[in-house]
Amino acid sequence: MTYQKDYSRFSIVPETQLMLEKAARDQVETVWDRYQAQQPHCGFCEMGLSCRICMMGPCRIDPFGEGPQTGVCGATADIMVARNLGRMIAAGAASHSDHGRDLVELLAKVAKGQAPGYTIKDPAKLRRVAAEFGVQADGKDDLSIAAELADAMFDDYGSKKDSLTLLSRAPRQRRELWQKLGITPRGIDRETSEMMHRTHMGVDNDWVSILLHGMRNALSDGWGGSMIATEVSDILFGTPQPAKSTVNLGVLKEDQVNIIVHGHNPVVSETLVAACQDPELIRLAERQGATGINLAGVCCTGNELMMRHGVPMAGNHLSTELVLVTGAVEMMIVDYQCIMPAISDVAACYHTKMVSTSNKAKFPGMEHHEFHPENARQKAATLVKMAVENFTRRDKNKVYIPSSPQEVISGISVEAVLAALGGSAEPLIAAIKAGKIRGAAGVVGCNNPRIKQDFGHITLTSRLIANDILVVDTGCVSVAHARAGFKTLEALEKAGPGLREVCGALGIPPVLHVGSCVDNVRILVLLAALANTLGCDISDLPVAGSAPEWYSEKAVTIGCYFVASGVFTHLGPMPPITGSINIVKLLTEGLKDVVGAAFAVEPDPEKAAALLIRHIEAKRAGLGLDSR
Ligand code: BF8
Repeated sequence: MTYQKDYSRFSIVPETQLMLEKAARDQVETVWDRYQAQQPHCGFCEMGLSCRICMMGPCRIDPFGEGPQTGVCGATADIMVARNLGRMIAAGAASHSDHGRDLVELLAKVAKGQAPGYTIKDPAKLRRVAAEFGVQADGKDDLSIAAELADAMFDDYGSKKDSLTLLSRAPRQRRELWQKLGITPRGIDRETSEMMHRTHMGVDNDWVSILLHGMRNALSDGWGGSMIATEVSDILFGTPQPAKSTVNLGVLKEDQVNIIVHGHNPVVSETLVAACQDPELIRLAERQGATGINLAGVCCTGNELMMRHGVPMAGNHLSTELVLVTGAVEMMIVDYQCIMPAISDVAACYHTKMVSTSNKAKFPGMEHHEFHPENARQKAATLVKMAVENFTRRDKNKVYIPSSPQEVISGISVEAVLAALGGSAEPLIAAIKAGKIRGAAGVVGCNNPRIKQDFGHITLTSRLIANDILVVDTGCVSVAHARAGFKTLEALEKAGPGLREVCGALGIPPVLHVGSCVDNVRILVLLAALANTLGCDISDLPVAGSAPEWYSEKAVTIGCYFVASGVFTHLGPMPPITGSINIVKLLTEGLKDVVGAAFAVEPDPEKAAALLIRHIEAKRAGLGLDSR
């Protein structure tokens, strides 16, 4: 730790700054220390000009023209950047879609009665989605429909089909465009597998062709794997409805057993909600000297629980280590994705037990307790008991909870939005036409130590809502917005007059929490519904997307499926593409003529806000609406 410890350089969040001081006192290394140790990052890698795909290399291309201009195989900068980007898209699509598959497998086991502890919580949605998949529901019970729906969904993962089922939700114009471009996704796994094939040495060496397949691969996630993940989660665990909850490190309780869930898949965390409410385990906690059992989340599994159960969230991606630094966590239970392997080392400085649960995500320093649909209920009870028994090992001298809980309104599914609007999107459209709401923006994604934690999100969103743009959020941004108080009715004071009037009348905040990262598809579904109602394409709508602090491959895939669906999308950090001016031009300009939308990269959130506002006003003009 050689840098000057001015913690306001790392985060705008006061509790993060306080916890970084404590981490230093406790001699705990954090993500910011490790980030600093990596400086300077490799310039070749940052530009996408390094290649490790085969063992004739590894190769690097010299961007300044003195050194090699191709890899050993002859790959140019364009090919190298395209292959690298293609593989990022494939990894992101695989992550979301494999998560979705786990849910379909659970649905199939629930149908067979092999998953005690799980039921179908939203039978009406089961029937609606089943109808979309061509499953006849008449005269059948829920479990029979669930079995057939799971089978039909498995078919979407395979290679038998020409087009994914849920593409039918997209506007007709968009589907026709995808067809014309040859990027209609056919099978969820197929597109990812084909991307890995195309980017093997000596296969697809046309960078445009690789990137077009990248769009198809991303669409297979957005309108496929992620959409299935969200829909099946709603069917099994309930479709979210607006509810109050709380966020930040203050949700941890000094006098209770604190259990944190981290990761993405609600298959594990849902069973823990019930186990933490077991009266016998609560009595056991009391016998250990605690007043109760407190479950809280971080990252997207936290978003899933907050959306459906109002379970509080302790932090977002860059806070995951700091949650442990409070010294107040008896157990952290992880499933998969975005879990830094370093967190076990952090936990080792305290009494916290770390538990991994997925056969595909094991971590050094964690006890592995594998969850399956068959054993999940019993495993959850075992883990909660272990956490309770760990309470007496807590060292009170090491405990520091630096803040009080911040209130938040969560649980805004598309169904909840439509219900709040009286059953249809018409009132929202009327407010947009009248110019009271200028448009809408999805501000989504991660934290990244390259950017001061939450600075990008909060600056951008402040400007958007002040300019009467409704903001919806998912993923780690949702915690940033909530911590800043944007998801309360009081936040309407920060909104422009039109947005304040409309949201005030509906009793909703100006920033709406629509879920986890797979739940970005809720935004796609809402946009498709708006476009279908207006009879236009998604690319005609006054909307935009932004990931001001993105870090993960999943975020690349999300960005690509939004752009391929017609949504102008801003990125804070530059992706590793600057080694190819052709690819930079295609992604930021050329795509507009292909899919009607493109990316913009702008690290300064003030400038990014101006870009989004300008775009939304231009789209208003395109629809014949007043524009500023
Ligand atoms: O899927 S926002 S840091 S936790 S990748 Fe990860 Fe990014 Fe958070 Fe959720 Ni999404």
